[in-house]
Amino acid sequence: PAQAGYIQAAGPLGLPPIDGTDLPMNPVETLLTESDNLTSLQSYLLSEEDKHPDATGRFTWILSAISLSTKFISDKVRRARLQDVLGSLGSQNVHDESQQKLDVIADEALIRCLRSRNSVAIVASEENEEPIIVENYNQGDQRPYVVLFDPLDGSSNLDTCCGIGTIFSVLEHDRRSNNPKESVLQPGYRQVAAGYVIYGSSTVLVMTTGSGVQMFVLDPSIGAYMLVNENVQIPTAHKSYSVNEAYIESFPKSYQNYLHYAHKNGYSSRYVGSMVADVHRILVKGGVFLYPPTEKAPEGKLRLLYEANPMAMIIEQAGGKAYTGTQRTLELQPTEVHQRVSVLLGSSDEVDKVLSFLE
Ligand code: P6P
Repeated sequence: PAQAGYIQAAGPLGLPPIDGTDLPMNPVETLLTESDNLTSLQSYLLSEEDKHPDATGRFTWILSAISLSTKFISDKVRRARLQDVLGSLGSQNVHDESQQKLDVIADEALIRCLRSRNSVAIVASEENEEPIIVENYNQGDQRPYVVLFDPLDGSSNLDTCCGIGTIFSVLEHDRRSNNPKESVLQPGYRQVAAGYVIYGSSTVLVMTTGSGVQMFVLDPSIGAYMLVNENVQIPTAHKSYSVNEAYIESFPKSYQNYLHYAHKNGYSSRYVGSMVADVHRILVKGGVFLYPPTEKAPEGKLRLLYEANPMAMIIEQAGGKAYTGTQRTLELQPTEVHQRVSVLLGSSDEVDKVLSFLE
């Protein structure tokens, strides 16, 4: 018999009653097919939140801000040629790099959405020299999180329609530091969430909160990120590497030796020059992504806090490995916000192969 308060809901679609008693589904009347995906990012996050009785919803609120702002950015990227948002601003960012109009639009969208969340204490971005202390910062423990991001990684590829993306990292705010800005200088293993959105042939959000990697695709017809893979696993045994070989002469000899080995052993090479696009391909197909030290960038080119760390968390949670040369990326203690590192990440077997040359 149905439990008190429940009703037999075997309605016209032959759905099982609320109390879960299995009723035969009547194929004639079942109008929804298996391919009708009804798990959105929001429903996934709320169902995950339900699993943690002590959850306050503030963490979910942050991820919803990233969802909203990246949908806005995706729309701007796809309409870039139709609206006057292509090209550079004619200004330099804090790293003396030419600033694209969309870099600033993406940065402002993320900051505006995150600032409106009462759980964010500090925001740090590639486009801003200093971390931003969110107003009302002193609301005690009401603001337990720090969010770092690269708003539009690879934006120089925008007008060539290559995949570009937003990379994000979430830390718990460390109130022990006298200077609140030091709260962003935490090693990558302290991240509570990380991920990226790639604006490619489709808009795909890949994230982790430390329990595996989930992949969502933006369905523009309903404006929602829909779950397509709840436990992404990076493939192994895929002989493919991704590196800018134009710099091979300035790589350390050990990296050159690996590449010469790969040239002689049937490897394929793929390189877009947009970290999100290159790493997403590695996550989906396997292989290894490298940005070694060069004469021009002896520490490496990519940023530790909002590029290497979030990507390292994603890759490790998907069963892969991520190093800055011979050290595990997530164990590196940051010393400055825009610190650069060399990057070696991908399938564990292929990363081990590269490490065997480095050691
Ligand atoms: P290079 C894009 O400018 C970026 O920051 C990353 O997205 C990308 O992986 C890297 O730089 C490409 O650098 O020196 O190969 O052009």
